[in-house]
Amino acid sequence: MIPDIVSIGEGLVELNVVEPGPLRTARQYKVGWGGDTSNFVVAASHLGGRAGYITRVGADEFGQMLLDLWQTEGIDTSHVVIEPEGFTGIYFIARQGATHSFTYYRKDSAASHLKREDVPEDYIARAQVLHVSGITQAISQTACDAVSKAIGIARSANVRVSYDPNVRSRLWDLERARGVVLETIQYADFVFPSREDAELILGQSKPTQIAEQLLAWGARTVILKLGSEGALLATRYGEQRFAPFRVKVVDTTGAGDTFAGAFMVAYVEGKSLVDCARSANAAAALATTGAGAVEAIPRRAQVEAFLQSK
Ligand code: KDG
Repeated sequence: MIPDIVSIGEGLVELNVVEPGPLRTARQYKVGWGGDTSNFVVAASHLGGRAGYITRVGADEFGQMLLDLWQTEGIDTSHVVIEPEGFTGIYFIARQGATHSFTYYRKDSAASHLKREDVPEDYIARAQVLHVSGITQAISQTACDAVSKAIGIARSANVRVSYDPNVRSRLWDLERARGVVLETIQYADFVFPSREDAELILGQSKPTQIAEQLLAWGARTVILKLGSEGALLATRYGEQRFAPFRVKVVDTTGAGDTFAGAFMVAYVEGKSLVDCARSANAAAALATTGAGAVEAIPRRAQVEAFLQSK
């Protein structure tokens, strides 16, 4: 299978508290999968896209668990490297209401050893979309370089670059994050920041101003994810606000990744930017209705039925 949508990054095994609360009181965890770019390819595949993933996993049980997920989901894994001596990262989710916090055990993981040599030129050049994230850039310098190489290939082959800054201040120093994120935005056709990302990178929290600054910085299309306030789509020709879909929120983990995955699938299908955003907004809302990053990512039929019911 030649994928239309390719991403590069780190998949993680996820342990999510069963009862909302901090980790110190947790006694039971629900085991699942996470990692923003992995969530993105799973969402793209659920929504009907042909997705491929470039990563490294350890030759361990958790690496196998991720490979099983990607293969079951029909994601191309021909560029997943299994590191004999490496380990696969994990993270815990503590939840309080709709907010969550992550605790990672991923430093020096196999995926953090991603490097330029892992990035296959033809694979990216034959795709229609390359999706990259700030988390991949944050996990190590070699992974950051691998992302730059992937973007370079995509741009010379006229492949659209989709970018989620996904700023995690636990993973890198804010000054470095600002420099790398602002540089990457200049090469991105689609930028999917959250309001929190924009606050950290631009020091700005007003949606219109965020969009204007990112467009001025070189982004071609900005899709600002506003969580319970919906989304804002902006290009240099104008902007449009998308009201949130009201759902019963259980866990917002992975909703932003689902948003970007659904948007890019609709884009590859030739839909208008407005239709892409509408479908993404619905998919992201549905993704919040279950616990964990992956389990609640909706299938295409669910998104279509949900949109028809509105
Ligand atoms: O977007 C959800 C991700 O943040 C989550 O799955 C864990 O990738 C993760 C990370 O590095 O925070």
